[in-house]
Amino acid sequence: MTTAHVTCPLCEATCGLEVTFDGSQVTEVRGDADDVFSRGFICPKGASLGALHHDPDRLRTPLVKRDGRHVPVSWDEAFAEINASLLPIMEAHGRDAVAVYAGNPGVHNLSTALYGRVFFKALGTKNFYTAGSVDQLPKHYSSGYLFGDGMTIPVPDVDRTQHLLMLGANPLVSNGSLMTAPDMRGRLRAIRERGGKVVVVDPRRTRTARVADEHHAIRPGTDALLLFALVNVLFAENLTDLGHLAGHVTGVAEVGELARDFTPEAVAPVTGIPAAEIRRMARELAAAESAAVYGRIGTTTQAFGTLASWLVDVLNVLTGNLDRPGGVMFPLAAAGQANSAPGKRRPFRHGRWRTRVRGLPEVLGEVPVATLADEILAPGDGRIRALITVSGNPSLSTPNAGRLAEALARLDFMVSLDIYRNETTRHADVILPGPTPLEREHYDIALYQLAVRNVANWTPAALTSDLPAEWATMLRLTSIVTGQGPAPDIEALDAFVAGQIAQRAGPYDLTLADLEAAPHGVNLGPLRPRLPEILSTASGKVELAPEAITVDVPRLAAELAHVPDGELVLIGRRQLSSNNSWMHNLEPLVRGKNRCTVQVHPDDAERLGLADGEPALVSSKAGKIEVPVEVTEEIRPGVVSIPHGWGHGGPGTQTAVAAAHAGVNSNLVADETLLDALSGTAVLNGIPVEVTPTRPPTGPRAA
Ligand SMILES: Nc1nc2c(c(=O)[nH]1)N[C@H]1C(S)=C(S)[C@@H](COP(=O)(O)OP(=O)(O)OC[C@H]3O[C@@H](n4cnc5c(=O)[nH]c(N)nc54)[C@H](O)[C@@H]3O)O[C@H]1N2
Ligand SMILES: Nc1nc2c(c(=O)[nH]1)N[C@H]1C(S)=C(S)[C@@H](COP(=O)(O)OP(=O)(O)OC[C@H]3O[C@@H](n4cnc5c(=O)[nH]c(N)nc54)[C@H](O)[C@@H]3O)O[C@H]1N2
Ligand code: SF4
Ligand SMILES: [Mo]
Repeated sequence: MTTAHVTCPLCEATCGLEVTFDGSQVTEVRGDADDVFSRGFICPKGASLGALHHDPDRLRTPLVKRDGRHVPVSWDEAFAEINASLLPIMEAHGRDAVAVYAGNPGVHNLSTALYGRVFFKALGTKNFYTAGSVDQLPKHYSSGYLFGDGMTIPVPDVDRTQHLLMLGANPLVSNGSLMTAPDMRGRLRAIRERGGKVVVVDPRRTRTARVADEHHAIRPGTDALLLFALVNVLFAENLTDLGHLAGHVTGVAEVGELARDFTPEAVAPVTGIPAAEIRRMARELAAAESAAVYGRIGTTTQAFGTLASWLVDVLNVLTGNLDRPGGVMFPLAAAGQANSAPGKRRPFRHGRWRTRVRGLPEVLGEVPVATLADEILAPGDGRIRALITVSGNPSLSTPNAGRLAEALARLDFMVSLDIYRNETTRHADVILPGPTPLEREHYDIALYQLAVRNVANWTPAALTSDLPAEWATMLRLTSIVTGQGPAPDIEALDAFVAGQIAQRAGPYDLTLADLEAAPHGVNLGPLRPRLPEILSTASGKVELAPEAITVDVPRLAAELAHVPDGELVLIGRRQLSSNNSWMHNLEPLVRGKNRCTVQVHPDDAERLGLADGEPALVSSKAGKIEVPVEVTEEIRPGVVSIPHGWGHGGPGTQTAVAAAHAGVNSNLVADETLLDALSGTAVLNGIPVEVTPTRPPTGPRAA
């Protein structure tokens, strides 16, 4: 028996886990009680790292499609195939004819986080897509213009705050996002135990809402209106107080002007939150000894995602809570953080290029995945002919998935770096698998930049793998797209890349040897103020009213006239034992009753003739799906909820457990034409739908 201490790479919480092995067999995974950050916390996904490692469906060799079927091949054959097929496409149609889609697990993977960049740069395509445009891109956009860099994102100082206002986040289930904070249940409890307050704004009464002091069931897509009304009250009642921020902020008066029409009375009928409640929320926020406003995916993947993300930080600034203990603060990561070194950087801008079909602007070097199918299907010069997916499952995770499936089938060539043959990779001509989390080194380059405490934790590989590390695969692909052939001198290339990475010394006096000597992590202390050095805007100040954001305010003002009238909108929901689309092949995570249901409020169920447990047809402009109904008071009237990431199996997939617990793909009804106007992020919350019973309302249909 041996044990290893690893950082869990499955979600943003970065828990320390203790894994026990019998030889190379995983016998147990527990929370590491000595981890400096997570102190023993673990969730069902982390506990399934062994099941993932031993999953018989997980790919163990490269696959190449021959006569429509995937067959195992050697690595040399796989790369030769890519070289022979990809290069001619690039030569005939240019680099933009090859698109990339980079999915979520790549962020949690040191190989792809570091070497992906090298490969994508070498490929040089403008058709670069990531899961960011179905996720957090609005926050990068708003932070980019407010603070000067898309990665300069403040996180709530949850361990010291006295007032936490959370919108569109359910960290008790998601375990936190753009806020690396293991054990949010414990951290929220601590806020209340020290006399603080937790307020949740969410159309559903979620687990997080249940442990909060207060829950407001907002109408989806209207957070920007609520937030603007809070700003309005701060100005109207003279409650703004920049405190230590005075002198570091521009545009305050302009924001006050912009907020003028968004009175609590004006937004109440649209948001569904009474004006008196909004006033009280604003006063309590202003009066709190310290306060943090935090918005997550419910506020970003919606029609006003960027405005909502911006207004979250506008409130943090106007109440003097930006960059002070107990407010929202900027982490200082030990490695890989662009804003960690002082010195002038170029201010953020977007729209350096636009997509061919819909003319959507680039943000942070990527373009919206909601238009990927358009770019493949629409004929003409500049059409995407080849696609490389890197740890992504866009067939399940992106809007109008039906149309994307059609598009993937039309590609001339597709390569997937993935550990499964699933709904996306079944379309690939070549699939290149990588080692499991237990077989690779890990250091969370991305997420320590968003941690509520400065920490560093290095994980050596616990097991050896027969598969090449994904950084090596990336380098071979880099060699191919730079015309150097499929069998480069990997060692030499790596020495070059590693040398470049190593040159960027971190802000702490930490070496790899220090990290290796600390298997439970290194605690670098609570967050510390970083203003004004961290700012990289042109003015060197927090620019509170940048035009690139305020141009969208008139569109929001038009929403004031949109009082709902019997309409029904769809939102998503996350589940503790799911990880987006890809962990449903693990028996421990799918056990029990079908979780892929459409939640409906009892009043709506009655009105629409829907019965608990019976199937319903959910339809939208994009498509229709049949889903079992779950009648629950958890959800607000006028709103229905289906979790994403389901809809497994089908021809060419190799995920037996997932196929037996298939569920349906909610993104078949997500309308790809609905976007946050500024960032191009897909609207995945607040999709107009109709829900009808698929059986006669009189009772179950005879067999
Ligand atoms: N309707 C709706 N849709 C949503 C969301 C929503 O809330 N509602 N949420 C969105 C969000 S926030 C996100 S981040 C996206 C996620 O969207 P994606 O990133 O496209 O999807 P995932 O389900 O994370 O799929 C990850 C893929 O990576 C593979 N994989 C796992 N581990 C590894 C590895 O170590 N190496 C490699 N090479 N591959 C690996 C898996 O097999 C899977 O194919 O979904 C989005 N889609
Ligand atoms: N167990 C589990 N954990 C995960 C994931 C997973 O799939 N499963 N996915 C990971 C990923 S990729 C991400 S990005 C994070 C996301 O982390 P979170 O943002 O915390 O994710 P959710 O649990 O989806 O919480 C979003 C909440 O927004 C609410 N909501 C929907 N529409 C609106 C709206 O218009 N306004 C407001 N105010 N609320 C709204 C939903 O009801 C939901 O409760 O979770 C990560 N962690
Ligand atoms: S909360 Fe996230 S990091 Fe922690 S064990 Fe679960 S999946 Fe892993
Ligand atoms: Mo995400």
